[in-house]
Amino acid sequence: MERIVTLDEFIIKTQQDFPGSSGSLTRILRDIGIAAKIVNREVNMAGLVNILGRADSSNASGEDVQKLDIFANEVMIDCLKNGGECAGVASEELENVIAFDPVEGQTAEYLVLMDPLDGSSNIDVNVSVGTIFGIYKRESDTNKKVAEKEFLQRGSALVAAGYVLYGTSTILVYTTGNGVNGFTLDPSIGEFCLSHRNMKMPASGNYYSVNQGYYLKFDLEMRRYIDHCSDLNLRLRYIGSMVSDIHRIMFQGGIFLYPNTRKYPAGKLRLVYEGNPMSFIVEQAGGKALNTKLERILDVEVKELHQRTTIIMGSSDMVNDLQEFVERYSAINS
Ligand code: P6P
Repeated sequence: MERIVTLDEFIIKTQQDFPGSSGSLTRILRDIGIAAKIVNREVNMAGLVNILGRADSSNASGEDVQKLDIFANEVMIDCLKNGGECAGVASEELENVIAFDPVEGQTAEYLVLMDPLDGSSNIDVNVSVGTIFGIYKRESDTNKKVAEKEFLQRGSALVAAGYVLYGTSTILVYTTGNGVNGFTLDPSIGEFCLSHRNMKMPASGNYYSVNQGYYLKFDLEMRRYIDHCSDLNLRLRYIGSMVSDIHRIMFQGGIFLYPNTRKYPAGKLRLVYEGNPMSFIVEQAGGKALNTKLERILDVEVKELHQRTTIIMGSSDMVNDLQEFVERYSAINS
């Protein structure tokens, strides 16, 4: 039997990749791992406890909030707050950022931005959901309480990003800029164990992932690219949970699209909570992540907390194909 490497052990061991690291980032990643185990327990029991269904409220993006959203949000915040390494949190579920009071004897140098439970509309029908997180270093005086503007950093400034997928098994995937590694939760020992070392996304794949129901609402060049996927006999796979759809592409290759529509002229997904962290992970695994203006998502200026973005994300050859296709198509039609 191969030796078990737990998430904690791996994080500590790879901490040496960062000369002069103080261990703070290590402790934040461990705090997130603890929160993920607690959320996992509730997600797995959602059908048994009165935690399903809507919490008759809506989030900062005006979307119905499910009770598990609130639970996941509170657990993540509590674990990060008590850890003392995080100065504050911005959450897709909250209008404003939360600035933590300093913990005696600790200097909080990091910020966490998160979507605590992405794809939560799938909860009641037992389809996988996920947590997405991104970690930044504070740019200003760590003695001052954190302010919202500190969270408005480009995705290229991320020091770490990851997701937890609560699916047939629960897997935590993260990067600190030195490749991507996956850890599967072994419930018998309550540990995330290294299961996918140095994940590399295939340069191409047989899947495309888009909400085909909006086809007629997409711009012409996007519709023509989707037709192109169909001409190539690619298979459509779309779960309606970004973490699940991207996770498949991490292993099997493919392309994920969330273009602009009339309802979401700037795209539906949020730049800081979904676009940037998932782009960091995808790029670290060898993939590409652009918006429908063909700009690298990680380079997009962050002007406000709940800013939305369009998404073209996945296998490098397929994103390049789309890029050439759209440029060629637009040139013919300009
Ligand atoms: P639609 C889930 O609500 C989410 O934020 C992403 O996880 C997912 O990719 C997308 O929205 C699904 O949106 O409009 O296709 O239902």
